[in-house]
Parts: sequence; structure tokens; C-alpha cells
Amino acid sequence: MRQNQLLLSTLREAPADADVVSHKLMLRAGFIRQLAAGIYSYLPLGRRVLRKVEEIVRQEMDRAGAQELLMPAMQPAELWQESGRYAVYGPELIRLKDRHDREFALGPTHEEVITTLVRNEVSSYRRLPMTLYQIQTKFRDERRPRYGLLRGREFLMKDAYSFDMDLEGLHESYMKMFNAYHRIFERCGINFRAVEADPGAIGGEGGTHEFMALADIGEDTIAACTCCEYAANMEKAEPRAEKFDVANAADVHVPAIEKFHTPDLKSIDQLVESLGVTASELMKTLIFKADEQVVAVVVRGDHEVNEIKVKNYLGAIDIAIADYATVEQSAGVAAGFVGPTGLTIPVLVDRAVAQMVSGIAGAGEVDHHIRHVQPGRDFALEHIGDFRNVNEGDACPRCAEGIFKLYRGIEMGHVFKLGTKYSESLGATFLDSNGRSQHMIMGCYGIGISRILSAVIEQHNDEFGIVWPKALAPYQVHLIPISVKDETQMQIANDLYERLLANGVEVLIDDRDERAGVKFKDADLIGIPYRIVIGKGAAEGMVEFVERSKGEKESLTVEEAYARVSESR
Ligand code: 9G3
Repeated sequence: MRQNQLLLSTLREAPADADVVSHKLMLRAGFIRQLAAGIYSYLPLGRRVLRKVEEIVRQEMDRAGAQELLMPAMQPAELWQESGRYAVYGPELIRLKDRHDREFALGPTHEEVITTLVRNEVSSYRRLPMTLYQIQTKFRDERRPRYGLLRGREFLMKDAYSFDMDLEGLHESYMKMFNAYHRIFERCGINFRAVEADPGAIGGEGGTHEFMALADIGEDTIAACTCCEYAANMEKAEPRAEKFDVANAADVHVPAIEKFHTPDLKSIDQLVESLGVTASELMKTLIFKADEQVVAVVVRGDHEVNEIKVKNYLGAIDIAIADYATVEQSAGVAAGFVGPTGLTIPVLVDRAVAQMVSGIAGAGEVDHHIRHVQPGRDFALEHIGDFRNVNEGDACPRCAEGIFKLYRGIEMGHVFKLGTKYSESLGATFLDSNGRSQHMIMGCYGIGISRILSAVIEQHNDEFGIVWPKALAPYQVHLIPISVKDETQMQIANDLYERLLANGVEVLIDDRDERAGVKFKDADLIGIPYRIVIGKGAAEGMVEFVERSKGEKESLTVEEAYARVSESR
């Protein structure tokens, strides 16, 4: 491609509203342009990278035996009413009416569409297992689109759906996808972890993993063991349950509860400071509203409540910290002074609290706390569970020596075991080998194709710009003649360009009439892996060879340079 014709304008500075490096660089290097909040155009360089990612995904899906199809974005509302999800999703689901006033949704995902399609096309066990996928634009009206392609309102997803006769079939289909995902993210040059995740609202037969690209700006936190393979997102990561028997706590004599005055001590830190205790000697009681139910959750002072774990324990759809009025009304005292004793609402006690011999807690009275609080004696242990986030350094539950380290991550892929959630609600059945009608067992598997561009740039950049992994770069070679007016330079540059093209090498030639400094700055921004500079040495047949990821310059003959980039394919 000749850069003089390429639709490309690089920017010296990123717009103010771009606040992560991948968003800044994609705008500055001319890969994307924003049309509206969370809605982007891919300029030619961006489109070429997007296509490279698509091709890797397509190859690995096909290798895993999945069949590609393409489903509509416009989905009749009736489908979502039939699956019961039309009412579940709020403004995030983009809804519209056609000219006949019929209601449609712009597809945020395609469980309803694919299940209906397969229901109508497949009815015998002989046709199963079957995994179908598409690469297609999804619409989700995010309340706060941000970080460029990381959280958009219109984005490219590969979504796959598997259909099996039984659970072991589902496990096989799931593992084929799981392994294909490993190959995809490895080929994309991404440093990632597959983490055990929480099945979430979509439900499923237990068993769901997220593929997270490690990145400091990632919105998710993952916990990975320093020794074994165990890794999970915070909603799933479980601390090791120390062997403990609540009864033995009763062996130790604990004095009766003693209330004491703690004026102006609001936070855990203030209490720790003024009482000269450690946070692990404190009990924190928080009030939550799970659907219509109000519950108290008690965790140790050095731990944080994980709302999803509480929600899952209660089997609730929604959960949120209770507002002041609800706290006053349900605990009889202002938030911050709530304690675990004397509550009339259910009290969920984290395992770490249940095994405390005694601790300091809120007194249920403003500016007062209580000490010598003994779990089991001073408040009921009817609900004991894992309700907290793991902390860095907590013991791994799977191996003997490992401890957790926490990382920020960008979710690039998510694989779910769905079971019969959609085949039941939408009636996708098949006749088994005994002629009995059974519901198909499903799995679903997503990859954020456009989001991968951001994840890759977050992991592959330097102070000068993007450093594309070879498999994803928009071109493989960047030819840079220093002076387009110098006939010798242009002769060599054009000759190289034609030969490389003829040899199937993706090459971009910077034939603009620009100063060398401008050409190098732009080349660094765009981040093409190999660069051949045709400058003064051209007269002696010498060119400069630079590998973008390394930076050192080599002086080579034209032939040597040609060979270097040709063999690298
Ligand atoms: C909606 C809206 C947003 C959504 C969904 C539905 C996420 C929704 C979960 C999934 C599960 C899997 C197949 C590919 C992999 C992910 N956001 N999810 O169902 F109506 Cl507005 O999409 N789907």
C-alpha cells in the first residue's frame, strides 16, 4: 500500500477524553475514529488488524469443529419474551419498532436466536454434538462507554453455541472451545489467564471460565495462585477454609460482652489506631438488600464483602448495599455502628469470623462498640459461608504452599456451560436413541474481537507508540525512503516494494513528501514490526533495517534486507 493514498492521519496528541494508552494510541495512530460515545469507525489500518484477529479466531473455531454462520442483529421481541429475558434487561437492551410497529431488539447476544434456529433444524440425536459460531456486531447500550474499544456500545464479538445430548457431551464441547481459546490468545501474543468465573445471571451447570488479559487498567481483578494453576475472578476465588470447629472456640473462656464509648471513631483504621488492635480482631457488619430481602453480612475487619458471593448464596437476582434508611429501619442504628448482635434480619457470617474466638464489633448504638463478642454465643451462626474477597497472600485452596496474588485483567473471552436454560424455555428438543424427547444441553462461548485490539495494545506499546505482535500487525514491512525526490532512493524503494508485494509480503511504503523525522514518528506510532529505511547509503546499495520491537538499526545490503523480511513470514 502506498502511504500517500492511505486514509491515515496521525495525531501528535490524543484527545483529552482518551485516558488509557490503547485508546490514545489507536486514535493517534489513525486506527479508529469515534462516531458517537462508544461507537467507532475502523480506518484501514484498524480494519486490517481486526481482520487478522477474526482470521485467527475463525481458524481455531473451524479447527475445533465449529461451523460458521451469520445471524441477524434485528431480533423479534417475541423471542426474548419467550425466553423470559425481555423484562430482565433494562435500558442496556436497545429496542426499536419496525414500520409495522412491531418490537425488535438489536442483538446484544444470540442465545434466543440460535436456540430457535437449531430447534427448527435439528431433531435427532444423530445430528449432535453441533457447535455453531458467528463473528458479528453486538449492541449493548452501556451506561458509561469508555476506554475506546474496551467498553463500546457497538462491538465485534465471536459468539459460539454448542448443542449436546448430555452433560458429558457438553463437557467435551466445552473443553474443545476452552483449548481453542488458549490457542487463539497465544497466537494473538497476549499474556492471559483462564480464570474460574461466576456463571452470573445466565445460570448454567457450574463451570464457566473467563479469559483475562493482564493489564493494570483492566476493570476486573483476578486471583492467581503463586504455585499451582488455580486462578479465579474475585466472584469465585475462595480462600482456603482452615479446619476449624466452632465448638472449640467455646473452650476458651471469653468474658461477657462489654460496651465501650468510641466517640468520633468511624472507620476501621480509626478504631485500629485508637484501640491499638489489628483489623483482624474487628468484626464488620454491613447491611445489603438482595432483591426484596434485607440481610446483614459479617466479615473480619481486614476483609471486604464480595456481593456476588452473597447474592449467589441467597439465590438473588440483584444485590446492593442498603441505603441509610434501610439500615436504620432494619438494624435500628445508623450505618457504621451496626453490629452482629441483636439483629432481627438474617445474619450471614463469613467463615473467617465464625472461627474467631472473640472480637470487637459495632454495638448497634451510635459512638459505641462492644468487645469480647463471641460468634455462636453472642450472635447466631445459622448462615456460615465464604462471603469475602480473597486478599493477596491468602492461602490457595487447591495446593499446599501456594498463596494468592491479585492482578487486574481485561475480560477478552468467556465460556459458559448453559445446560438446558434456553432449550427448555424455547423448546429445543431432540429424539434420543430410545426415541424419547430430550432437551438439548447447551454451552455458549464469547470472544470480544474488537476488545482484543485494546488488550493487545495495552500489553504491546512503548513511549513511541504501538508495537504490534507479528501475527496482528496491519502490515509486516514498512519501507521508508527518506527523500522522495532522490531518484536512486525511490528506484531502490519501489523495486523492493514490487518484489515484496510479488512475494506476498504485506508492505506499506511511505512515499509521502515529508521530513524524515515525521516519517519515523509516524512509523513508530503505527508499530509495523519490520522497517527498511532507504537513505544516504542507497547509492552504495546499503539500507537500514530496524525491528520495531528491538529498536537497534542494522546496515544491510538491499538483498540482505529483502531476505530478512521474506524469511520472517
Ligand atoms: C442482554 C444485554 C446485555 C447482556 C446480555 C443480554 C451479557 C447477556 C451475557 C452473555 C453470555 C454469552 C454468548 C457469547 C458469550 C457470552 N450482556 N450477557 O446475555 F440483553 Cl442488553 O452474553 N452470550
